[in-house]
Amino acid sequence: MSIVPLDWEELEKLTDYQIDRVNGPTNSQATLRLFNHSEEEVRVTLYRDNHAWCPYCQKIWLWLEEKQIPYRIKKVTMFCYGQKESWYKEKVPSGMLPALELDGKIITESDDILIALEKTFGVLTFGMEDKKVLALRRLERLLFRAWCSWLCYPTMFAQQEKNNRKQFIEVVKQVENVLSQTPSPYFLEDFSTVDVIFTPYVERMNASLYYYKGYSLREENHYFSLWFDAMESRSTYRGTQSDFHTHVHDLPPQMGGCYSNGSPQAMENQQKVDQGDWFNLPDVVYGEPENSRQEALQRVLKHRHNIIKVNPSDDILFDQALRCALSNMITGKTYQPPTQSALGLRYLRDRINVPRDMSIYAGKRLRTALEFTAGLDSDIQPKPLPIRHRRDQNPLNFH
Ligand SMILES: N[C@@H](CCC(=O)N[C@@H](CS)C(=O)NCC(=O)O)C(=O)O
Repeated sequence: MSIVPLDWEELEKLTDYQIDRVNGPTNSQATLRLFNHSEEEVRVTLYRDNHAWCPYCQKIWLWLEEKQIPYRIKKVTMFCYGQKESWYKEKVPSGMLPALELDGKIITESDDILIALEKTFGVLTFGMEDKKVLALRRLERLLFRAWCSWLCYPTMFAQQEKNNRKQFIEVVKQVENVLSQTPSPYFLEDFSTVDVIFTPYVERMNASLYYYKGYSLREENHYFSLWFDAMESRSTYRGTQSDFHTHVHDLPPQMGGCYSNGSPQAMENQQKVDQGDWFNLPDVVYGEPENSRQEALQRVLKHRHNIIKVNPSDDILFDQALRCALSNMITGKTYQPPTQSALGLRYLRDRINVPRDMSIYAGKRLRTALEFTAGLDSDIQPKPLPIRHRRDQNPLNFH
């Protein structure tokens, strides 16, 4: 006999998840960060993307969190998700992100933003124009270009693919060499602005190469592995950290395409990232927080009306199916969803965005419960996610 899923009121009672978004740990939902200062002390506004995806925004975000500078956050839509807000285009006509308002003056270009912030609030261990930092900033761009050459262009011949891979790995070896020479797991003697600069794209490289090329940056390189572990020991980084699923499906429209090499390892990895087991991926190693299920539940409850509205399934059918998945996530019991609900559940499974919606382990818990519950109905998989744009994720639907 199948058990009846919990109703919304019962589910509400099963989560008391809350964090202090203003003074507590780094989180993507905050619109004001004070670090226990008063609001009058705020001199900075960060304009960043609604999806908490933009790598250049992540760089500024991490820096401000590390330095604990009080700031406001204003979120802007990126072109590939929907229409750019006109108030933002009046401030920044190109519409590009990030931008920073410092004492009323707008600054664009992430490196210029960091330099302006350093001048006002002091450096993060080392300055952007320090000789050692400049050399490492160049190395970061070299790694970035080698990654793009491998990932973002289709190859006609196997040899071309091999050369691109080799070229990337040669730069990785240079980075490994740098990391091996410091007494810390970081790029210099201690955590610094250099780690902040490397973080956004190294995180995206780790996800995308695993998925599209069957290459595991974090697992195959000892010093990178230690660096990732050290980054994950910082609550600032954890608050901005995304997961493999989010990255690999957000990257193609941003990068103008990501190309799989079709290797057996890439195919196996793609299956894992898209359909689970999400707990068996090299995207995170720190231990799962005890309240990750409560976090996932609280985040769905907050947006449940919009989540149901945008889902392509019938509202009543999906309402019940979603409660089956959430009940399963919280109680561990099995709740048979209504017939033909698998596609709707998998539609949501594919649109959990980490860290915009919730943190990495909460995302894994929710994806797992949705997939498990969908599997009780059928094996049918939805159409692949769009690769030229992601207007299916238009933030307007959640205002
Ligand atoms: N060189 C710039 C690059 C910034 C950039 O490429 N931003 C992209 C997002 S990652 C952007 O705003 N694109 C416009 C859009 O997608 O709406 C910087 O370092 O700030």
